[in-house]
Amino acid sequence: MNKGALALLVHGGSENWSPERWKGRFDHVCEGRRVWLLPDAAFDPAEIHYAAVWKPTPGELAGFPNLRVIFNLGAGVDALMADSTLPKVPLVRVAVGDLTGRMTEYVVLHVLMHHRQELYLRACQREKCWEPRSQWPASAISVGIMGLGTLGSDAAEVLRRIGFRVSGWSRSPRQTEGIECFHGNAQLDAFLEQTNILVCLLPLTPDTRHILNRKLFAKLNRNSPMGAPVLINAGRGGLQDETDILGCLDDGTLGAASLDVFATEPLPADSPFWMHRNVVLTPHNAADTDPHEISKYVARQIERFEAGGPLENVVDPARGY
Ligand code: NDP
Ligand code: OXD
Repeated sequence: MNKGALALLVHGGSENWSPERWKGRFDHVCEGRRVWLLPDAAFDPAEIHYAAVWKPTPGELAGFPNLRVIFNLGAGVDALMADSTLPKVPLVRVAVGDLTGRMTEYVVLHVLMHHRQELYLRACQREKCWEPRSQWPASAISVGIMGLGTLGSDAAEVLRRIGFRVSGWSRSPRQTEGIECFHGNAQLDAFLEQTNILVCLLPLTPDTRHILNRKLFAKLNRNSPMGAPVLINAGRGGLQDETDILGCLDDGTLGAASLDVFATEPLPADSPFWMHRNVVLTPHNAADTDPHEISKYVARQIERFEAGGPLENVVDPARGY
């Protein structure tokens, strides 16, 4: 019997999202299954049982009458949730060790960069200026992570081991040893009031859009040796009010920011973020999606599903993540 075919719809732009590279990987891991790369392939839509996608055009998934599962090739599903024509079949997102490890690297790098005063030290080096400032220990800094899911909880654990005081904020209650856990809107202020470095790893949903705004930044803790608090956002650009971030950096409400994601990507050439001396900017590559790992993850899930087993990491449409 023919195995249901897989349609591949990848619109990424960067080298990592080369559709041909993904096609090569899926051909390799989906032995005996036809893999069609859209939009060019000529195929019968009725033979498609699975779709593996990154940023498909809205409506592009609506034409497959026998679709059983959609696999998002990244962790964040906000682009898919915005498509009102999305077929009502299970939507699986990425949650794999490879991606998680990459995000933890990014978070630890940027927390340490601000904690160890790297912006100041690099500026000194450029000016050949030998003026050491005293350095406090990690235990003097409280890192607060918004989003204690797959990515946030791993980063929290590594930061805790380095010696930071770590807390986290989620939607529902969580318990993690050594991490002070807050949840829900009622506990948001208490979480912010003790946070010196705020790391955002939330999904973008109607509840979280523009949550990173002046009102929230003003509640962060300023009593650490660092002084003004720091923002690190690697979630999604839609989580942040960019005018507020710039204003808060300029009036000292925020001391610095590391931003991996922006409302408009690629970041336009005239954006003030490019040249801001207190901004460390990366081009949405905090945690790259590796075609090798992710294609194996999707193929494993399909095999298990066809053998009658459960799908993992299925998105809850009501929560939006
Ligand atoms: P998860 O779904 O595992 O975790 C999401 C966390 O956010 C959970 O702890 C959840 O709470 C919490 N959360 C969601 N909504 C709210 C809310 N309204 N109030 C409070 N907490 C909330 O996601 P991941 O950790 O895998 O990924 C997080 C995001 O990271 C992705 O959605 C994506 O946008 C981004 N990302 C960015 C990348 C990059 O390269 N920059 C790469 C990969 C992902 P609860 O535990 O109660 O469910
Ligand atoms: C993701 C991303 O969501 O790369 O996986 O942004």
